This record gives sequence, C-alpha cells and structure tokens, in this order.
Amino acid sequence: MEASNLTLKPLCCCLLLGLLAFLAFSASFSAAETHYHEFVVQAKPVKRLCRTHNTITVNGQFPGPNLEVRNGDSLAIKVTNAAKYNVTIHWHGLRQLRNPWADGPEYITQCPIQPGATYTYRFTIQDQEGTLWWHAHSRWLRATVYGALIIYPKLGSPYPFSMPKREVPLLLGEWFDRNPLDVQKLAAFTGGAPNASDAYTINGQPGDLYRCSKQETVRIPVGSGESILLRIINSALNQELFFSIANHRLTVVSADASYTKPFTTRVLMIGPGQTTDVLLTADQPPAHYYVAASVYQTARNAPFDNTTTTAILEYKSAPCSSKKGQFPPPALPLLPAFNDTATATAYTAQIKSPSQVKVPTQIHENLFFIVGLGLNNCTVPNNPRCQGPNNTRFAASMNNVSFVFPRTNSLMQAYYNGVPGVFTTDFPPVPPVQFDYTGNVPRGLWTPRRGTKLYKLKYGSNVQIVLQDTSIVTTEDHPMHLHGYHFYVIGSGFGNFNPRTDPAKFNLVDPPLRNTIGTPPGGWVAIRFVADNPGVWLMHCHLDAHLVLGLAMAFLVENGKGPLQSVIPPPADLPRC
Ligand SMILES: *[C@@H]1O[C@H](CO)[C@@H](O)[C@H](O)[C@H]1NC(C)=O
Ligand SMILES: *[C@@H]1O[C@H](CO)[C@@H](O)[C@H](O)[C@H]1NC(C)=O
Ligand SMILES: *[C@@H]1O[C@H](CO)[C@@H](O)[C@H](O)[C@H]1NC(C)=O
Ligand SMILES: *[C@@H]1O[C@H](CO)[C@@H](O)[C@H](O)[C@H]1NC(C)=O
Ligand SMILES: *[C@@H]1O[C@H](CO)[C@@H](O)[C@H](O)[C@H]1NC(C)=O
Ligand SMILES: *[C@@H]1O[C@H](CO)[C@@H](O)[C@H](O)[C@H]1NC(C)=O
Ligand SMILES: *[C@@H]1O[C@H](CO)[C@@H](O)[C@H](O)[C@H]1NC(C)=O
Ligand SMILES: [Cu+2]
Repeated sequence: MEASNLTLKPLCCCLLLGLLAFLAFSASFSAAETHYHEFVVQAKPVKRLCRTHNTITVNGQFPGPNLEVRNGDSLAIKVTNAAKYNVTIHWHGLRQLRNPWADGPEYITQCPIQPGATYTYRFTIQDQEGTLWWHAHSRWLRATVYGALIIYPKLGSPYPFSMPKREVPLLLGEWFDRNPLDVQKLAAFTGGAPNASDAYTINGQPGDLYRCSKQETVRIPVGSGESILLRIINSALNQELFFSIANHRLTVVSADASYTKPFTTRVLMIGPGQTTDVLLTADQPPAHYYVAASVYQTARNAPFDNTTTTAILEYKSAPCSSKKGQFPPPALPLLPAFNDTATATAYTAQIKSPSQVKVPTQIHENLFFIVGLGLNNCTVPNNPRCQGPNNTRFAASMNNVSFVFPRTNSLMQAYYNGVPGVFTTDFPPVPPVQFDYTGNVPRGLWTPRRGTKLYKLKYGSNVQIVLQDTSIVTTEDHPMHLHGYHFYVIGSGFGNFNPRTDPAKFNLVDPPLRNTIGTPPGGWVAIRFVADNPGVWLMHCHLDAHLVLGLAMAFLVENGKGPLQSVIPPPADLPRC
C-alpha cells in the first residue's frame, strides 16, 4: 500500500499544478472602472503537433490574454504592431455605440495598424454582459490572434442563475501545421479550396488524441457536487463544431452575451463567432472525463479536418487507482457525425430569450439576401491560378455581389471625410435575379459580380433580413455575423423562404438575441433589429475562407437628428492608409 501510494504521488501532483495554472489564468480580475491594456502583436515560437512555428501572438501568448471587465466599464487597449503583417483587432459582439472607430475590421472602419505602428482602441461597455471575445480582423491572422472578453454584471447585480463555484473560459480553435497566412495565400493563388486545419484546439491545446500533445492537454479541475460555468467560444477559423462532455449534461444559460431560457443538452453546436455559456454540475462518480469538440461540416465534397480536440474534466477526488499509478483513461463523449444537421438544428432551435422581448414589428426595411459560393470561369486551360472545380476560381457573394475590400481607405473614414470613389450605396435589397435558390441552379447564374456596395439605413429604422443560403456550388451553413448590433433570430427553415407562409411562423415572443447566426444548409434564417447605431457596419460569413472570397456586405447607418445619434469624431491616432 505504502509503496504504491508513493509511486502515485508525482502523478497526483500534476493535479495541483493544473489547479495553480488555472487560478493564475483567472485571477486578473479587477473592479476598476477603466481598464488599460497593452497588446503587442508579435511573432513567437509556438510548438504544437511536434513542430515549432513562428506564430503571430499577442504579448507572446497563444491564445492571447483573456480580458475581464464589468458592464459599464471603459477600456483602452493600446495595440502595438511588432509583427511584419498589417493587423487590426475586432471586439466581437460589442455594440460600440456611435463609435465605429473602435470596431476594428480592416478597411471597413479603420486602415490597418502597419508594422511598427500603434493604435489605442477606446470604448465603453454599455448594457452588455456575458461572454464575448476579441480577434484580429486582417486576412487570416485571427487563426492565432484571439482571446476572451468576459463581461461580468455590474457590482451588486447577480447572474440570473445560481452562482457557479468557478468559471472557465474555453476557446475552441483551429491549428494549422504551417503559417495560416501561407495557407490563405496559396488558396488565393490557386483559386481552389484552402487546406483544412491539422488540429482543433481548446485554449490553444489539441489534447490527448494528437501527436506530441498529451503533456499539455487542458485540465479543468472540479470538486464533486460543484457547479461550474463554462464560457465556450468558437474562435475556429473555418469550422462549426460540436461540443460535448462525457457523462455530463450541460445547461445553456447564455449565447453571444445574451441570457437564454435555461435548457439542458448533451451536445452543443457552435459556429465561428458564437459563444455559449453552460453550467455543469459535477454529479458523476469522481473520475476524469473528456471534454471534446469535433467538426460539424455542411459543405458537400469539401475536405475537412476530421480530428477531435479534448480537454479533461478532473474531479479532485478522483481516485488515482490502478497498480501503475495512473488514472483510468477518461471516457470520451459521443459526438454527432460530421454531417448531423438534424442534431445541429434541433439544438439551435432550443435557444430562446428568457422571457418576452420587444421585437420590432413595424418593418421599414424588408431585406432578402442570398448568401453562398460561386465560381469564376477561366479562359486559359490548365491555368495554375484556376484550380477550383473544372478550371475555375472559387468566389462568394451576398445578393450576387462579391465584396471587394477597398485598399486606399476604410469605408468609415471615406464616408466620414467625404472621400469619393471608395464605395457605392447600391447594394441590392433583394437578389437581382429571382430563381429556385436551393434547387438545381442554372450554371449561368453561378458567377457573381464584384463590388464594394453598401446598403444605406435611416437611423432608427426597423430592419428585417432573411438570409437565404443557395445551392450554388454547395449548400452550406454560413455563420453570419453583424458588427455593431445584435439581432433577434425570429425564424429559420429549410428550402426557399416563402414570404407568404413563413412569416406566420415567426417567433415574435421570445426569440434569442445574437450577433452571429448560421443559415441552415439549403435553408434560411430571419433576423430583426433597430438601426440605432450610426456608422459603417460589416455583415459577413464568419468562416474566414468565405470572407476573403467576398461573402460580405456593409450597412451604412446614417446619423439621427438627436444629440446622441451621431458618430463621435474619430480619435487622433486612427491609422490612415
Ligand atoms: C496544403 O496541403 C497539401 C497536401 O496536404 C500540402 O502538400 C501543402 O504543403 C499544403 N500547403 C499549404 C500552404 O497549406
Ligand atoms: C472521421 O473520423 C471518424 C472517427 O475517427 C470516422 O469514423 C469517420 O469515418 C471519419 N469521416 C470521414 C469523412 O473521414
Ligand atoms: C453523412 O455522411 C455519410 C457518409 O460519410 C452518409 O452515409 C450519410 O448519409 C450522411 N448523412 C446525412 C444526414 O447527410
Ligand atoms: C465539372 O465537370 C464535370 C464533367 O463535365 C461535371 O460532371 C461536374 O458537374 C462539373 N463540376 C462543376 C462544379 O461544375
Ligand atoms: C462558365 O462555364 C460554364 C461551363 O463550364 C458555363 O455554363 C457558364 O455559363 C460560364 N459562365 C460564365 C459567366 O461565363
Ligand atoms: C450575377 O451577376 C452576373 C454578372 O452580372 C450574372 O452573370 C449572373 O447571372 C448573376 N447571378 C445571379 C445569381 O444573380
Ligand atoms: C498594409 O496597409 C497599407 C495601408 O493600407 C497598405 O498600403 C499595404 O499594402 C498593406 N500591406 C499589405 C501586405 O497588405
Ligand atoms: Cu460562409
């Protein structure tokens, strides 16, 4: 007995180390009203999957620092670009009321922070609480440049659920065993699909099921009977993910920093850009259990990363049993098949606001946007730049406009300063051609046109958008993200949206409030919001592989007439192109 206890000790010490690391991770909380942070974007050697890559990080950390603030706090984040690439930082899901200057998407609200330059993002959190995140918004840099942005309720204001014993941010990511910008560059050259990632990660670590990764697997300690809050963020570049924890039920309490009617589930589906907070009660026999995420893939005939990332939920009282002094291998949760749209759809449909909400009913702008891929034909055969299907290059569009990012100015700076020639405001409110969007689309309709087109909204107008996926190239779930706003998701369905019958099924009572929502593959989703935040706001697919192909558009929300209804003046240090 004695001897075996001794041999067990070093192993059980690992638990303690894991706990200490976890405490350090979550101890940076401060109740101060203004938070000042320095972000240095810099290359740093990072070893994953047995190889070391010079990785773009913030402050040498991968993932980057998690920020913890309270509703009502102000932030000033001085970003210094010590890397060799242009960069910007986006504060994903923050409304940035009247302050597009702090939003971050490059060439939309600001010019990039060039190597050697700095820019300080200054903003205030107004009436938002929950889990958001920040990430680079320049080409594919967000593959490694991201972190959590956790907003606690104001002091003295409790959660609408019982206080968890502990909170754990879990950032799901994708790791490429090469420079992600090279993967993007190669795809931009060939016109074909970009390479898939080599691993999924949880807080930057692939976990036990990958080569050279076992030592660093993320551990989540928990006491028997304790309740913990997991703040799950899908920061993966190009993949929707299923997420589950062996033997445990999860109670969803918030999504995209809006509280939800609590419901329990064994599996989550979470798209890039989305966040989901879940409560977990450690009510199972003390042991180790795998926390796991794997792909939900809807595009047909596309290669994808079919691996599974894991972390370990470790009960502190788990017996370090067995003769060899090892814990029994943790149980793996059963994850749905990669194409299990039925499970994804049933899960998403359960997300609702906690009680009745004020959905705009009198609609001033009734918009219908088709979203999806396309192909550009090439004339010269066997052109190395045309490695898409049958000598083509992939494209993507909304209402048949493939969005072209300006290069000489940002849209917001051009608008504010009255610089002509950077954009037009003729983005079509409905598809220029009507056809059977999810049927057998004639090949002649597959090629979008290019443009930098904005859609103008009057301040205060009530907007409804139906986002309709198409079957051009492939049907697919596109996680659509709107900057500067959150919106009610009032309905969704498969096939073509029917404007005569589908609105009768809209949920105008307790729809969820979100900032990112997926189009069901070969289906539609309807959203509503009030255009009460002036500025230029990007709406785009949060699969970066699609964003760079042009699956984006932007709204130009005009100033209102009231005193607090105009865009504030830009900060003096706003980067210029
Ligand atoms: C893409 O994948 C192919 C095949 O696995 C590999 O040979 C190539 O090096 C990869 N290149 C990039 C830039 O991702
Ligand atoms: C993905 O991996 C799972 C489990 O490893 C395997 O059963 C399945 O066949 C794979 N699917 C594809 C499409 O490769
Ligand atoms: C999922 O893919 C498998 C092949 O890997 C196929 O047999 C199955 O029918 C597909 N399921 C759905 C719902 O498309
Ligand atoms: C490519 O060409 C083949 C043969 O003509 C055809 O069957 C296939 O549908 C084409 N694929 C696309 C994406 O156009
Ligand atoms: C592209 O090529 C396909 C056949 O390969 C043809 O059907 C289609 O009309 C062409 N599109 C354009 C815009 O030229
Ligand atoms: C998109 O525009 C191009 C060029 O004007 C046209 O050839 C194509 O048919 C259009 N497709 C759709 C879906 O409107
Ligand atoms: C970086 O940004 C500047 C200013 O917009 C631009 O001129 C330059 O081409 C960008 N560099 C790259 C590599 O995109
Ligand atoms: Cu997409």
